[in-house]
Amino acid sequence: MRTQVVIIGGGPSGLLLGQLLHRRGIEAVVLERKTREYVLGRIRAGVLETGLVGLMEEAGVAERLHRDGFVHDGTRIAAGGEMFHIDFRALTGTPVIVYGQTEVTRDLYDAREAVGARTEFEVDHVLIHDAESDRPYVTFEQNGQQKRIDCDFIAGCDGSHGVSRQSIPLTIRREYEKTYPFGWLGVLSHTPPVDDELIYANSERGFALCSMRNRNLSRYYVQCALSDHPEDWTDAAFWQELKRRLPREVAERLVTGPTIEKSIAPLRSFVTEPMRWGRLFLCGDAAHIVPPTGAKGLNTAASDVHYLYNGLRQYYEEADSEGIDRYSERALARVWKAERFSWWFSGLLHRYPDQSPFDLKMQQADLAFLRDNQAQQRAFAENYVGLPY
Ligand code: FAS
Ligand code: PHB
Repeated sequence: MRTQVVIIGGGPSGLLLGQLLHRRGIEAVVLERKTREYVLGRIRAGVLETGLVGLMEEAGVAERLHRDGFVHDGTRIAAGGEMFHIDFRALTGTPVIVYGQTEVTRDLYDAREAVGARTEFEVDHVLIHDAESDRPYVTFEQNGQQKRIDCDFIAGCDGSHGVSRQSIPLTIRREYEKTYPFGWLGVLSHTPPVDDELIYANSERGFALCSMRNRNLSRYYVQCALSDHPEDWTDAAFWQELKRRLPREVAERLVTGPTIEKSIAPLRSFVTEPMRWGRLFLCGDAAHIVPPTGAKGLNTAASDVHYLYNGLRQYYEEADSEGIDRYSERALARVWKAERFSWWFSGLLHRYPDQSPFDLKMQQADLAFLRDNQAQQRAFAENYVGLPY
């Protein structure tokens, strides 16, 4: 079997890359470890930067996103019992769109199937061979059979536990990591969102976030201990804790109900350099992880896709390798800015076990400066809606 690009991973990164390449007549085969249903069962990101929206439009899969997505002109920050608003549209001229990653992935799978592009599900033991040559290939097992695909390029879109990053020798790979001493307990509930915009809350009991998926599907998070398990939290305990972390007028209007999903995600900052090794390119979570505070995980995967897609397009259409040669440098320049914003915003809103009284005063001063200073609000807004590609 031969193709032009093998894409390892059928999450949003791999599918978006595959769809963009297909639209330019560049053939790609997607290898996915799980089933489509399993991939679509993951509840993850919820906020799309305008850059990702633009890529979905370029991929021809933005119809449902524009129909069902919520355009948000700003967000609310709550601290010390008060709440203030940051107006993205007034400060940057652009909004964000709230539309679940699950739906992004569903739209991409539907589009891929509609054009008959090849996706191999439930693959196992994927291995990358001769990535440093100009004739790389990938082997994998499927239904007990050993298979091989020869290709020109390999896109490692297989997330933080995939095989691609591990295929780059440790003599070449540099890794940077920060772990956070807490996680996020997230729930979904068939209840109306508590506000028409997101509310990020810093409270003495810890961080909380009020988000949504549609007019009757809400997404809430509270900071929790790393030793917690979802089954440790009854619905009643979750709702009570969330209310205690929100300003009174918000807590009083919060509509609670049975949760339909409850999970805990640890928070991590992680970057691998370089994001290219020979004919292998890392993309999305395969190369970097951010704490979800700044809603940058999915959106930074999108900017990687933008750089890699245009580099491959340039190679095949113009016989020019400038784009793929500069992929890692360009992608990492934006990755590190997303890492910084996510790290800074996490520091602003969470309670850390080792925070001194002075640290708390610095956090309060940072929040007050964001509340009162338009230049700081503009810097926040430019990062949140998405820095330019
Ligand atoms: P993904 O991990 O989504 O996809 C990788 C795919 O590769 C998976 O389908 C996997 O099955 C497959 N795969 C792995 N190994 C393979 C192999 N060897 N062979 C073949 N296939 C293989 N981001 C936000 O912006 N906001 C959030 O609230 C948020 N919450 C998150 C919660 C959790 C629990 C996690 C893990 C991440 C969260 N993220 C969030 C980040 C998340 O949205 C990622 O940024 C996004 O999924 C990145 O997409 P991909 O790079 O495609 O990686
Ligand atoms: C979500 O809706 O899941 C969400 C929104 C914003 C974030 C993180 C998660 O920063």
